[in-house]
Amino acid sequence: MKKVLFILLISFVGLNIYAQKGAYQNESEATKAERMQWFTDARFGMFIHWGVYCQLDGEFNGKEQRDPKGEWIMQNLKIPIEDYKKEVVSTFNPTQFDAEKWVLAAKAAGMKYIVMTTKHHDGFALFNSAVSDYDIFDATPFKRDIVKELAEMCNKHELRFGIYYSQAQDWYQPGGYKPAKRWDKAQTGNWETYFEKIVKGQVTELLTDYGKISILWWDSGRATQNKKVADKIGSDLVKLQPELIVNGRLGGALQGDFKTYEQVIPATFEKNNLYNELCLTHNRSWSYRASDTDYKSPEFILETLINMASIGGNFLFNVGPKPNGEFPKETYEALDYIGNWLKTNGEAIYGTSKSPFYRLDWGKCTQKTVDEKTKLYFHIFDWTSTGELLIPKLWNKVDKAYLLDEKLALKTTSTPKGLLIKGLPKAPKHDLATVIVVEISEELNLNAGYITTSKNQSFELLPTNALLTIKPQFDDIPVIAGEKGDEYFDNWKNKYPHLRFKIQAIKRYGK
Ligand code: JFZ
Repeated sequence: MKKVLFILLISFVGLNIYAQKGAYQNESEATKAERMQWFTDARFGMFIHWGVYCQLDGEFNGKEQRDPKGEWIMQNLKIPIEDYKKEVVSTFNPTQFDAEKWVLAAKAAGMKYIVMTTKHHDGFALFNSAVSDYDIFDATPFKRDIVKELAEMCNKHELRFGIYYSQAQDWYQPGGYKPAKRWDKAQTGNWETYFEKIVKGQVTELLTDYGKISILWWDSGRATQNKKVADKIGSDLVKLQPELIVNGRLGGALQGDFKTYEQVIPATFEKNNLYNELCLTHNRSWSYRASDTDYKSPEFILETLINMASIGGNFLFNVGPKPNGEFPKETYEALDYIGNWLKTNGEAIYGTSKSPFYRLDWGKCTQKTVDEKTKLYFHIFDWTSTGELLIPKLWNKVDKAYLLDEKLALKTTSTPKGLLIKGLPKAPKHDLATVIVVEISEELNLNAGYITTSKNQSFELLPTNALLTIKPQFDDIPVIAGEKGDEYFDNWKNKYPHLRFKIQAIKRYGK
């Protein structure tokens, strides 16, 4: 009998190891979906890029920085480590820092998680690290553990807390930067030693001593110099917080839990990636730069949130706090605008999945299934003055339709072109997006395709049906021009010489 029991025990333990849950483990899709649920429900988070570099504004010792990213100034201007320590690190004293104020601002904006830089590429740690004294506690007059204070406030106000960590490039620690790119002899050292001592040491501290960490946001994966070392350490570290989710930037062979898009607003996500997040600066720099006043409008930020939810992804909106620890006023303006909209319309964002429509001319769609009913949320950007709105190619029987704001009931009629919604008020309920809900309790019946076939077997996809990937750092974001878009094709190179964008699915397929 004992022998049988022993074999059973071994097989169970064996299975258990293979079925171990967590990032980089062989968990089933269903187990992963469970672990990712809070993330996909959340849809909206705050990215915080903060560090000693925010005191500089693109200039150091008479040299000008060309790159808009303030957090890169040390590398861009090849600032010697000793100068950076003496003139930038030692002066950092954010006396107005108030973690609770930051967290309450994020919460009021409808954000469900915060990811903050704990160590960026300059190697400076915003937490009290035992493996290096190049940190806020030992090297500045501030002597407080910013990461700990923020983690505690996130926990208190029930926001998820994530840590950004630059593992693959560190301009301070010996061996932390690619040999070919080093500019200070103090950077000389062995990359594996750096990874073991600093990366493994500090991420272990962060995943052990800072309470529940929900996201590990690796960065600069493309610079990882020894993928085997990165994989081994990455896989070991995540076991410290089994519920943790990680992005795909460790840089080894290990794919993370979600793909990160940065600064480029995708029109769609890759089919095989279920979990995606766009991170976007508010102006042009991740960190605060006093002279960078090129802030995106609150309307554009809200539209981007709706846009990302409509293609089934998350939006991590970046904040760059000032040297004194306060958010810029433009940040509060955007957070207030978005928070007010979400107070009424959050149901159309949180816990939703991507639109079943290929494209809608007048706005976006999100959806969720509640008690076996499909709820379609139509976010109308271009309000109709006729009191009617056609939902193209939707031919389902509708249980009910209503304006999400005030739940005003709407009439609907099925037409050969789709579902006609009638009785809309003359004015929209919001200056950017008014939401109409259509509830359906049968399988969705819509032909979302926009590719029309013709007699000679050629296919045609018109420019007006194009999906546009945009880089919002550039001022004029082109709308697909007109019906045929000829003016678009004819001179788009002349009209937008500085604008680089990729147009997906605008091709005319020949025979
Ligand atoms: C990185 C950082 O260099 C930057 O400062 C900021 O923290 C951002 C969120 O992440 O920037 C990147 C990282 C990866 C790519 C481009 C910029 N990439 O893969 O093209």
